[in-house]
Amino acid sequence: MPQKSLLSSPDIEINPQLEFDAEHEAPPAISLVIPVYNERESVQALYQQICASMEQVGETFEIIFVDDGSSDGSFKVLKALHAADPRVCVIRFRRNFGKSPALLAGFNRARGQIIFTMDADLQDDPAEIPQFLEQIEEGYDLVSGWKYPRLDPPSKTLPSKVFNTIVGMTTGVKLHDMNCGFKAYRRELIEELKLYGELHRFIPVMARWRGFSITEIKVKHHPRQFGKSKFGAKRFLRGFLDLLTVLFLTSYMRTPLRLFGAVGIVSFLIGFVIDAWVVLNRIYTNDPIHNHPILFLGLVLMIVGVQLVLSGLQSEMIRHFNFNSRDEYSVKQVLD
Ligand SMILES: Nc1nc2c(ncn2[C@@H]2O[C@H](COP(=O)(O)OP(=O)(O)O)[C@@H](O)[C@H]2O)c(=O)[nH]1
Ligand SMILES: [Mg+2]
Repeated sequence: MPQKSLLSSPDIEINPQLEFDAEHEAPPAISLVIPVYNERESVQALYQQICASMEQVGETFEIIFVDDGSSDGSFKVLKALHAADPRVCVIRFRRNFGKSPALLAGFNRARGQIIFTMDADLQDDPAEIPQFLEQIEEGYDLVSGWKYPRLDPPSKTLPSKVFNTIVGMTTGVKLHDMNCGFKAYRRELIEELKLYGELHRFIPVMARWRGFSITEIKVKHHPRQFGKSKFGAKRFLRGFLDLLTVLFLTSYMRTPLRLFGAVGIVSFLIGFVIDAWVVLNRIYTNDPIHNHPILFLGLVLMIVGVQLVLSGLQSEMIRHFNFNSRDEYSVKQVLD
């Protein structure tokens, strides 16, 4: 990595919030949030393609690039774009935090009523933007891209298929391409979204749970021209753990004792029946306890059962103290 000069501190140079307010009074109609991680060769061309596409749409827009600790000089290119075009905002993280935090930072800064997310690697085609807008106008809150046909190696497409199928089966949200980076949202959805960890993969699940309407459209997909893919097997594995989190968050977080308590009670009862049988056997037939090692299984099941019920109660306590009325429901409209 090149040595940073002490005199020029690039972190301080960009203060998008202030600059934006000073130069424009009205917020733009559309915000495009683009997470960037080592995509030096792509961002300039992407910017030009977006501008060309937005020209056709004819709405005001802003582009928010979130440079997530790139080490390949992406920031330099973004800085030049920002200098040349006030519609370009750049948020630079101090280190690599991940795609979800990058999207979150972009969402927090976005002012448009409609917010797009796009990958920075030129695999998504900005020429599709009008198709997304059409669906938003139809009334959908979230329009998700479906890369079709997807031009990635099978090492990516295959696990992705498995992932989409499993998520569809477990959550009931059936999309062909859940994790497509190209999406359009209504602002209300973004404002209610809680993104952390790697949960960006599950935005449609969380949106559906809150009652937002979702659709998907086929989008053109280009093979990666520059740089490398960042989502390998390691990140993919984590996706499955995150699925557990999402299932829990969207179903049992509000009533944790119902999950832990039910499993705990079942476990306890099975253990109790096993051990009762061993003990009664000893009393009535004089069959010694050590002839029935299953006694230990019964003990374990009872202990685990009690622990689970206690975990459930503790979760309820955490839930109680973290109560936030904003998370309890989602209002579409109020007439008064
Ligand atoms: N902010 C941020 N963006 C990332 C990170 N990893 C990947 N990206 C961006 O996410 C998009 C998709 O990444 P990519 O590697 O092409 O994934 P693939 O299309 O699934 O192979 C690109 O715009 C990347 O720059 C990350 O750790 N942080
Ligand atoms: Mg890609």
